[in-house]
Amino acid sequence: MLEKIKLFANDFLEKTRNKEILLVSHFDADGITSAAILGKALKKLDKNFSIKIIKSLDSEFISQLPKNRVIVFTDLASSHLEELSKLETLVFIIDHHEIDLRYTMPWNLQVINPHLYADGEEMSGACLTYLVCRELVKKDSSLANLAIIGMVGDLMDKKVGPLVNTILKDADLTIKKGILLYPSTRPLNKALEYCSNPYIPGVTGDCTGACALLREAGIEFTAKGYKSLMELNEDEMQRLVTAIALKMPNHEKMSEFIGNLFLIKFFNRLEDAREMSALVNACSRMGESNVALLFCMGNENARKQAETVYIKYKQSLIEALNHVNTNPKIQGKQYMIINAKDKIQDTIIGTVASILSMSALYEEGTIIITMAYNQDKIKVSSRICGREKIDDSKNLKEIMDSITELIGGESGGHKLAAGCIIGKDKEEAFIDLVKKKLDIEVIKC
Ligand SMILES: [Mn+2]
Repeated sequence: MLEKIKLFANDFLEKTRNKEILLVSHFDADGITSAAILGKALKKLDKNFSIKIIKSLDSEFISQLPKNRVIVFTDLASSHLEELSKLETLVFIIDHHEIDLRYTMPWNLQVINPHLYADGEEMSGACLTYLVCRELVKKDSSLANLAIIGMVGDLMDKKVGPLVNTILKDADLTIKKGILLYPSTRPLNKALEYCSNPYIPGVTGDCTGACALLREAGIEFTAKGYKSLMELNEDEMQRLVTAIALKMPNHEKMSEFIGNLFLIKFFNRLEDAREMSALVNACSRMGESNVALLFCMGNENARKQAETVYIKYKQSLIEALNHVNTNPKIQGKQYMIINAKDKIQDTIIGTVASILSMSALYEEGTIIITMAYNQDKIKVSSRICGREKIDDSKNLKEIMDSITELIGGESGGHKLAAGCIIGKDKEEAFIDLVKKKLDIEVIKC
């Protein structure tokens, strides 16, 4: 695969000589760090370029792409080869998403995607982009650090292969094994209070609960305050893990929350890569993906803006989780409906559903359905709990589709995460239909 990457990079250099470049990337942390890595490399190469961050690629966007520029996609486009082949411009794609292996590449497409090679190593878009950029410019720890933010953003840090390992070596990085709470660089009482993944009942969003947990774990409060996660010794780390496990209704899931903590240099400070990735994602979700991009590229003003957006976002997320925790829910045998009405913003209700589905609060396979008002509409998000053992008989997309067929509205998503937007007057009808559908599904299996 490294050979292919080298060829791709050489080809790119040759074919972009004296040409303007448009870089298009995905709006999550992996996509934005990919764009920042390539953007910084293009700057070094003194190339003329601009960057667009998009939520998803569609035919309309493709039809409006400029004809006089070389287009580069990072962290997306593998599923749009057919449409892109019809363009009259050169297109470079650096992506790790599924790709049609039978497709013969036309003249205008150059693709680098690990799925294409027998020795292809699974990795995030940002790591792949870094490997390309390492051929374009000299190896650079600031670019490698960004690749690590993308890697943890896409939850790829548990499958580190030999090529990704070389990226870890290029980075300015400290690794420590422990519980995956972030930021691991700040005092533990704060990290615990603001920690939403894992969601710890009675601790997340509760400062007295967070301090009580630290007392139970025997972690001392000193004149300098509480230690950070990074500063704990092995013994303290073990006691903290045990104390947290005792708070989790579903103990077996604890192992999912143990792994490597990644500390990187960012703006000349030591930062937790998970925190940086959460910050980038938060900005994007709040409609500020350009701020997130500039932040990743090292812009000082963007950093202040991004931090403000992130603090607000964290605050509303914690409030939302507390709301869910303290208010009645509709509980079925294998599902849970959380109707937040106007108490949780529609922009974060999907994140709330994701956090709950990844938490150890509910049994694997439980379907979480959240609802929040948005003016005269209701935004619905659904997720299935658990990441590892996935029950094949449940398909959230199908459930959402079948409901909107009956009561109107728009639905989208896939098997494990889907949603819909329905009229506010359909609130009761929707809940009734979910109950009917899911109670029947349970009986079916
Ligand atoms: Mn990605």
